[in-house]
Amino acid sequence: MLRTKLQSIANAFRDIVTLAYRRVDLQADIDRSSAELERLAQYSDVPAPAVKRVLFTEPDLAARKYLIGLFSNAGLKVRQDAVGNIFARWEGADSSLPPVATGSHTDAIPYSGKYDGTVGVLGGLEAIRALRKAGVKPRRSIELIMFTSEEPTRFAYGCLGSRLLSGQLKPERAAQLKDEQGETLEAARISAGCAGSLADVQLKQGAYSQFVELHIEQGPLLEQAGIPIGAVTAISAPAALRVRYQGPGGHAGGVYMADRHDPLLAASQLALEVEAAAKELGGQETVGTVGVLDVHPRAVNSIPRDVLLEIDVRDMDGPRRDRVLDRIRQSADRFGAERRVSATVEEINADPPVTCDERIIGAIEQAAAEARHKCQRMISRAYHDTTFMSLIAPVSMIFIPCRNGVSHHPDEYASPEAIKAGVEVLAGTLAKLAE
Ligand code: HGY
Ligand code: MN
Ligand code: MN
Repeated sequence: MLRTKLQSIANAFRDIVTLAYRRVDLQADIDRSSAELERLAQYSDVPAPAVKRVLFTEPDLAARKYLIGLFSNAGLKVRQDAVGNIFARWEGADSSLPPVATGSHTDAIPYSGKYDGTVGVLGGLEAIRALRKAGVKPRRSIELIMFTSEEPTRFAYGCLGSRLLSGQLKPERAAQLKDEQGETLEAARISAGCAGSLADVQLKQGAYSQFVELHIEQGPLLEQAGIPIGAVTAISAPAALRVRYQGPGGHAGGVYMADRHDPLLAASQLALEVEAAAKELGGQETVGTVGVLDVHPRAVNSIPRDVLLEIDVRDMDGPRRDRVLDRIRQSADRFGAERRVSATVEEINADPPVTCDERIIGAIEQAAAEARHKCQRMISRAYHDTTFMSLIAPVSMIFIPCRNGVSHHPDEYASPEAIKAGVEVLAGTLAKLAE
């Protein structure tokens, strides 16, 4: 413990000394980045100001083409892997060293906003452009990554690209994931033009020296505190369940109440149970949500036959989250038995929480101080690609405020000033880590 502490003091001292001679004036061209964010938001299949950009759909493919153009015009070496992760590298002086990486995602859930993920991709690009303009010559290469499908929208798994990259998701399992139309990820990626094999996506431990992601907070704390920069110390443990109830259905007029076995009523009880379990077993950071509820045949005069719920449960405390999951699973079976409808409970994912790296956090705090921005340490209650990059490299995140903390909503908004501050702190952080 003392050794790590001394090491981080020595690192911090070394960074201060180096930077005393190398303080570069990092100017982000926020007008250009804002224009790029606006352009990216147009690649969507719902009316503005909402955005919807789902993996390998037409808006996603158009957005990818646009981004590859921007990365190439910035003089970066661009490649794409077999699941569509896009890598844009700025070669450093010593290419034998593992690069420093940054990045995020540009897919967007239905009827969401234009800043979630995109700030980390276009902000990462702008940070690199600002460093190059300032004449910084990094020793390590700096790599910008646009991760495939951070959102679970199409294949129910969040962070598909970073899961495969880190080896957390095996290629054979990923290839067989099916969307609602029954198309597999393997078929979808091939028709999207992703060459190569999913088996080649995984990167080795140490492929990067560090990974840092710029992202909107997706919560209200920075804005309430009037602080422009958050240095993320930990990331919440995400989990998702899929529960299916099936019953005989029948005519809404012809079946007496006493004779009914209604799967929608079991599902309704379960939705309330998700809330109760999170509140009764959890703490402030324990959250449970039912975001998907599909009813078949969805006819006002027909008793539901087939009901699907997708449940999202998260917590900073992994074992506490698992206790909530267990209670939900048991209740799901009980409600099905009581109503004599069949119940199937499938765990989609249950990932551990992440502890971020002290050295990167220190670099973020120093870069913020040099850019004269206040910075506070905080946790992330949203999950991110950083969650899975933590399996192959030390990680942290830089948060910027979003208006009223709103996200996953068309009202999502981050001001140009907030984005500029985030980009300049990211640039300063990358410069330190790539020294
Ligand atoms: O759901 C999340 O935490 C992330 O925004 N996909
Ligand atoms: Mn999101
Ligand atoms: Mn995101």
